[in-house]
Amino acid sequence: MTQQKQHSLLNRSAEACNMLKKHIDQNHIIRIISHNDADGLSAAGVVANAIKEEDGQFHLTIVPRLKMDVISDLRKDDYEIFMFLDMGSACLKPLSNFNSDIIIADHHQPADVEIGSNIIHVNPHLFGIDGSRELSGAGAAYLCIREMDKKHLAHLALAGAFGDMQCQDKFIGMNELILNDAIESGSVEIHEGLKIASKSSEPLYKSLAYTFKPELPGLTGDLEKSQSFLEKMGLSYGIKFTDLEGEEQDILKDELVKINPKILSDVYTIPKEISYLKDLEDFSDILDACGKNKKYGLGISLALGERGDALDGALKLREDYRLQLLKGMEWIRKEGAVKLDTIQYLYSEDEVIKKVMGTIASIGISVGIFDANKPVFGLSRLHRDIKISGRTTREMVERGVNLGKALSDCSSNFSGQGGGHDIAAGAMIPYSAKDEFLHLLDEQIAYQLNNS
Ligand SMILES: [Mn+2]
Repeated sequence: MTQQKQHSLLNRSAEACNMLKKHIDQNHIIRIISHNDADGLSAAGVVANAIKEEDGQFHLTIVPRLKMDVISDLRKDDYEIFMFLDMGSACLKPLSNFNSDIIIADHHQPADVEIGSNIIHVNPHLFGIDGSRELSGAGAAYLCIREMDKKHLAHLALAGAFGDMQCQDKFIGMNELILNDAIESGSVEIHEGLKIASKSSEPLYKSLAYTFKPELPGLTGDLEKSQSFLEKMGLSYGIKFTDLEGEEQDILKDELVKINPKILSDVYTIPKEISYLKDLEDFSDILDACGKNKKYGLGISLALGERGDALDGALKLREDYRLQLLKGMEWIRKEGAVKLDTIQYLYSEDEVIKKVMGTIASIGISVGIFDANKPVFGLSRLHRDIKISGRTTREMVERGVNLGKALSDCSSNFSGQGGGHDIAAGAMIPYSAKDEFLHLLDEQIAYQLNNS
């Protein structure tokens, strides 16, 4: 059954690949639109690299959301083919009106409408495959170029899957198929190791405080606690992990495993990469930092293989982002979340906190700062609107919670917009509707829990 589903998805992707190849061969400029997160940037990187290798041309734009005005502007443009990556499945209707060919490679829940014959729609949900765990946007994009003999680009697809947190303990489903491609082509290697951040470039106490995936409750996001934790063990906190003696590394390993056994796990490396980018999750994080700081060009340059200044710029962005995360963590440790009956929320107008809202909402659950039994919604005020990032746990999803649906339904009541995955979703609503919206959302989640 699983194989049959995968087979159907691969067939659809092969159709997309043929269409893309046809346009490349006709010297058409491939008009690519992709999402601004690590997954979307990786997706763009996968496709752009493939087109470049085939001596084709592309024109790429990265956007935070596929808004109606973006779509109608694009429709006026004179391109023979558009590719929408990590987005597009929610906008099938307006895209069906285009006079050009369209490839959509997305993994978000698709709109339930008839689609135009101009569209090839590659989305795991269409084939009964879970798009929140088994395939990312970059993965869907990868499938669309795979048949052009591009298995050496599979690592970028996995960087996208990491960005969308699809690797819990291991890659499953289509992601596993892509991992096998990556291993087969030598673009990725796996070995067991300690999954702490920037092991070979940061002092140890920072490595621990910067480790967000997997989380280290008590240490993640807390420089002081990380420092005293190391001091108690008699380890010097100021040197890099890779500079510790083997015996010291083992002591640390044992202590960290007690905090979170997942810290000792598969480490994915890109053997041909330079040291800063060798760790696939680091690579994904650096793309993420480019996206969050709206330096999309920098992210794409990295994905296209540019180093030097582009790398320096990107590393600086990640460093800044880490400091923002630390500030956010300090804030949630002090303030906690406001609890309603079935949900809890965070609200901020602080510029730094707003930037890290989604991340601290999910980390706050996993390190135990928030009650894991109540979905967390981070609310960031943007002038007249509020941006909402919802996060919950796999357990709550199994009990019936679907944040994408809840945020889509509730926001439409206040002429807002929302959607996403069951476990993580977002919305935008008018500021004036804040309290009513939260009340409705609280009821909606209670309803989901009581009716599943
Ligand atoms: Mn995605």
